[in-house]
Amino acid sequence: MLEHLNQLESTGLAELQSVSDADALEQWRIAYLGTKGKLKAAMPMMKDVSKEDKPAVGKRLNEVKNALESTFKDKKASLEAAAVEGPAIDVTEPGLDCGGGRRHVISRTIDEIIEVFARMGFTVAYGPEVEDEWHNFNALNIPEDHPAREPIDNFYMEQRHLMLRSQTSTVQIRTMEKTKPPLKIIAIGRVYRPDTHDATHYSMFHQVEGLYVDHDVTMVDLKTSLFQFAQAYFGPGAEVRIRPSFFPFTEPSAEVDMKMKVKGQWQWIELGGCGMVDPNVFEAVGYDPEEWTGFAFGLGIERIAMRKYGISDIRWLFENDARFLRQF
Ligand code: FA5
Repeated sequence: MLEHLNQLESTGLAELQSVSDADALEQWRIAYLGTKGKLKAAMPMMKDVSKEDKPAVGKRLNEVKNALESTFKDKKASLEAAAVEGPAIDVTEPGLDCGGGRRHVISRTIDEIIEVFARMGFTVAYGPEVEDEWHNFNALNIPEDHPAREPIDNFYMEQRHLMLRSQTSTVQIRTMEKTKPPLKIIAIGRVYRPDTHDATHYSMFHQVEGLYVDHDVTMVDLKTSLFQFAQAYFGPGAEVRIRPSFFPFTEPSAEVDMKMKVKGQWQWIELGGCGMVDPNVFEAVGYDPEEWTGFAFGLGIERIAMRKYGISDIRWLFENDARFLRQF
């Protein structure tokens, strides 16, 4: 019997040692400590032990039982602890720096432009980027056969009367259609033209449109507003000029240029167009041209940002190179 108990203890402990997961541990428990296990099976053998050997064998039986049970408990605890810990993670290790996000330089320029014009009394209006020909052309006094309507110069949708707007002047029309004069708005947004990309041209860009309609608005008000904007935004040294031009929706019309450094050289670069609202435009939206006068302008926001932040090529703005964008 003693021999059997010694055997039971040594094989039980050896098998327990090689147990490495909870399932195997449970199998071991059933085999050794369970109600039909090897330990229980050894107990009835006591009755065959002689009277004088009984105390020693009983003691040994208890020792084996205790040894198996306590080693089982330790093994269970160590397996549970390992399951909770999982793979080793050093929580004190510094994290990876993914860099902070920031607003794109064009979004920032838009906010700044809005702020300057807001101080001059302009409120902000918006319009859709997918437009119809009425708002992009007809109402702006651009006749059916005008070259500005050529498919090669515009992004038309499959239905010919819809297009990606080519100018924010569309928002002049949309605003006047639903608002009674007087009004003083700027409209800001994306416009699209199939232009070839170079240092100052892109096929998607942004414009800020201005429209002021009231009694007795003159060219002097227009020029003052544009010059005040330039001084306020670029600083007192900003060099801006206006020269005569033509737009179907303004009469007289002018172009606004600004001195900018492009490819290392200071040059006059066209910032936008402007003029006094043409009476035909007022008629198209139901304003009485005998009573109302107004000025309008449309400036390229990329070119404003380039002048403000010393960016010499428009393409940088859309290449999403973090090393460039991080500078602003
Ligand atoms: C217009 O778009 C007129 N709607 C402006 C206007 C509004 C005139 C109200 C009168 C009254 P223009 O096509 O010249 O005009 O464009 C205006 C400005 O948009 C340009 O001076 C330039 O700054 C910018 N621009 C034009 N094409 C591009 C382009 N491909 N990439 C970047 N900026 C451009």
